[in-house]
Amino acid sequence: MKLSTKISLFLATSGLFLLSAAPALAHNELIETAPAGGESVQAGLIPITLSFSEEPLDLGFGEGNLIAIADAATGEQLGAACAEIVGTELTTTVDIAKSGEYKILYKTASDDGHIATGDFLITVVNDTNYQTETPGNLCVDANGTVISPTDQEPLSVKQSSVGALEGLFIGIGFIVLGSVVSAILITRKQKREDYKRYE
Ligand SMILES: [Cu+2]
Repeated sequence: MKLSTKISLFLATSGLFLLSAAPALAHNELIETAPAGGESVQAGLIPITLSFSEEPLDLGFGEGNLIAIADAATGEQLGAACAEIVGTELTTTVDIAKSGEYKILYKTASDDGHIATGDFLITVVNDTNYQTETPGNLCVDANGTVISPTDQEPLSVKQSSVGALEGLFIGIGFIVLGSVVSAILITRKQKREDYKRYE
């Protein structure tokens, strides 16, 4: 057998081996969400369900497979990050009273070792004057212990009051102000020199 033939045979058989092994370990992909991205929902206890192509890899409650909710305007995460695994779905319930835009963030582990992350926006409207003391994701484990967001790495963090873009505008503002001031000073100096010339 020629060397090139041997190589081709080797590549063909290893290719077949990879193909047959592929379905055993699969990458998890988000298929659909409820509420859907961009959907408006009523304030209250809002169930969040994310449907995936595969069963998430169970790493324990509050670990690996997580859903969190954040104020879309500030980025502040409300409550902890957690999800229950039900078949190929991740679910949780969020308690939201304040109307506005919210970001749902998720993280899921699959048996091929990959971590998938993503987020989408929903709008909460409050027509019932619903109130809550504990806004955000309700994370209570099987023993009834509430997961504290301070014990976790948050999926979303509150942005500082001066964002990058605002910082840029403030910078431009100072440059513009600086050039206006120097232009006035130069004009005044010139005028003074002009008067001197006529005196
Ligand atoms: Cu993967």
